Amino acid sequence: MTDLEKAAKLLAKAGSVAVLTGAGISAESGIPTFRGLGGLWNGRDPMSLATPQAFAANPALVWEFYNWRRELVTRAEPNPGHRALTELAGKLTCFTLVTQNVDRLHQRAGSRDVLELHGNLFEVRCTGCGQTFDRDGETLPPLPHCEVCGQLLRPGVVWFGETLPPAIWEAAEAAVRQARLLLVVGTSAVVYPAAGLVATAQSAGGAVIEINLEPTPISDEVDLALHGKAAAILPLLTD
Ligand code: BJW
Ligand code: ZN
Repeated sequence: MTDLEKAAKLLAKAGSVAVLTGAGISAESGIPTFRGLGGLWNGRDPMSLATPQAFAANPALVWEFYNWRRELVTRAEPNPGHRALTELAGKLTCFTLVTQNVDRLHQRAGSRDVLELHGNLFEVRCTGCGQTFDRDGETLPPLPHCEVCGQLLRPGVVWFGETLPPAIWEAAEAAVRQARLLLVVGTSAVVYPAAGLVATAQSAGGAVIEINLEPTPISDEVDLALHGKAAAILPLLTD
């Protein structure tokens, strides 16, 4: 039996499935990943921009980065990997999709109740009054300000050193704990606490299948590691 056949068998008998996705699932939609080649923006490491310190030091630069990404993602389309997960959800009574991605391509592929661990590119939050606003479909100025209190707005994403939205994190942990199978797709599995969901699944007795172009720190720990493009492997697995 090939690894793909083994994975399909695990999936078929699992019953309850959780999925954790990362930037790699959107690569085939033309969205650059964070780490590795092609992960640079204007010669800068995106990681150096995804921090509260970078925003405090140069909000215009950080907004330029996020406004560019908002446009890129708006023009992009979901790919067969996103769509395969939507179809898988329809076949199972117990299914939870947890994503680290901020691009909302899962939702545009039809997935519902997606747990967004790191927020998304379309909501903004006021640094003064704390209110959140949905600014999907709008072109934001280089330094957007709050219509309520006039203070600077920030992207509604989770930066390094910030806590994940508590209710979403708790729901993700609970779903992973009760899943018989966790599929980990297109993530370098180095950013915590998201990467810790793999250990959470395993300590609750769940199986883990990884889908990634290359080996990651979790590859040796998982039940099966499938190497290739998520947009090619997921449709084969969920057919
Ligand atoms: C393909 C493919 C194809 C390509 N098909 N595959 C425990 C240990 C160590 C450190 C920590 C820890 N706990 C907390 C920390 C600190 C920190 C952390 O994890 N640091 C490590 C990096 C060392 N974590 C945090 O700060 C988190 N907060 C927190 O813990 O709060 C509690 C706390 C508060 C205060 C003090 C201390 C603790 C917050 C993390 C927030 C992460 N935010 C970002 C930016 C979001 C906004 C934005 O998008 O701009 O989230 S960083 C970035 O990384 C983004 C991603 O969601 C995240 C994960 O990246 P991902 O998705 O894995 O992408 P890549 O690029 O890394 O990998 C792509 C993968 O795809 C690769 O493997 C490719 O091979 C593969 N691939 N093409 C399949 N076609
Ligand atoms: Zn405000």
